[in-house]
Amino acid sequence: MTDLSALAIETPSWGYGDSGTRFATFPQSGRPRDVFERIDDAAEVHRVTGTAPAVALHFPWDQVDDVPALRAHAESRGLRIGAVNPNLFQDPDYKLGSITHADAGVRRKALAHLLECVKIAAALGSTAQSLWFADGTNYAGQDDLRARRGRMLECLAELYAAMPETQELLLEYKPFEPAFYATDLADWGSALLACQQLGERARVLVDLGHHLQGANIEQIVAILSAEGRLGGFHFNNRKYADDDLVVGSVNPFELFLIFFELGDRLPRLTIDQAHNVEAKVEAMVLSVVNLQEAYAKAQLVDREALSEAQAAGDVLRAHEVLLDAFRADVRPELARARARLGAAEDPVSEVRRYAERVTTERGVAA
Ligand code: RM4
Ligand code: MN
Ligand code: MN
Repeated sequence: MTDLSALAIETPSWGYGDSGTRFATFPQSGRPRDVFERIDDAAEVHRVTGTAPAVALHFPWDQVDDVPALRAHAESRGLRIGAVNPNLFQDPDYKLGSITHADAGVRRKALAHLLECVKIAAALGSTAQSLWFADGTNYAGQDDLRARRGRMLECLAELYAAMPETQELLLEYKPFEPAFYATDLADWGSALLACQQLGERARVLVDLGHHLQGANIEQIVAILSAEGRLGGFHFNNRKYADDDLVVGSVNPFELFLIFFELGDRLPRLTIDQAHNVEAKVEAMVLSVVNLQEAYAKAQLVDREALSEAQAAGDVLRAHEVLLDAFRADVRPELARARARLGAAEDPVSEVRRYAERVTTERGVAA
């Protein structure tokens, strides 16, 4: 019997608001007007899927005067606050870097925001700082790569020292964009080295869109997990770059293999999507459902048969054991598992009704 009770997905507040491409913003009818309504949308995703009980926040995008009221609102909707994501990539001061900037004043400003987010997280009951830095250079020679790394590690060490034990530090890497020559935290190795220097509560966060083409993400997951340094995921899918498409929409086999590597050791599971043309809340529901499918299929793998085939050197039998699980149609089982959680058998149809309702309440896009 498929049991979804161990699956707890955090959906991102920033995946509900207005967004678009690099070229245009496309407002959607019924879009949330503030962070409270973004939380309402996240609560709906949890209501229909049964496995999205937390919402990750981004600051200052989700900044409010009354932080306890924000927490109370989330809790009244049956949600907890997931990871807090500081934002060090929009202020013009960070054009040449934030925690790596050559100017100590800019670095102090960046650190002050990070420290502020530690306080906000404590007030919200959040247990993680999820960090991604846009820092990097665009041209060879633009800055001293070792000096930048030294400044970054120094800043992160100050942050880590200020964090209460209830919070973990998640470090997210990305090889390119917005920097196109050398990103300061470009890959899992750089992130892992930084985490090892910082301390036990520093772990690597894997965003599925943050690798060069052809990278074997499930192997990265296996290594980080074995080292006890896999902090969690930003789930999305990509075909070309950091596309932030619906989870499992491009490469469902990769998603299945990631869950197979995780087994029962699930780290923080967050969705990080930016919807350009698709309906936002429905896209989030589809992502959660696709995660449920990948998780359920991974549970079906006959690990004993797999070990036997591996020990016997039977290459294709081993591969077929994985395929057997991947090819299973788990949809009817998942519908029943969701019903047992009090969620919807058919979450996508259900959320379409919600989208119609909030369009009436919040208004049609111009
Ligand atoms: C980045 C990265 C971060 C996210 C921002 C908005 O590419 O994925 O996790 O916070 O985008
Ligand atoms: Mn991300
Ligand atoms: Mn990204």
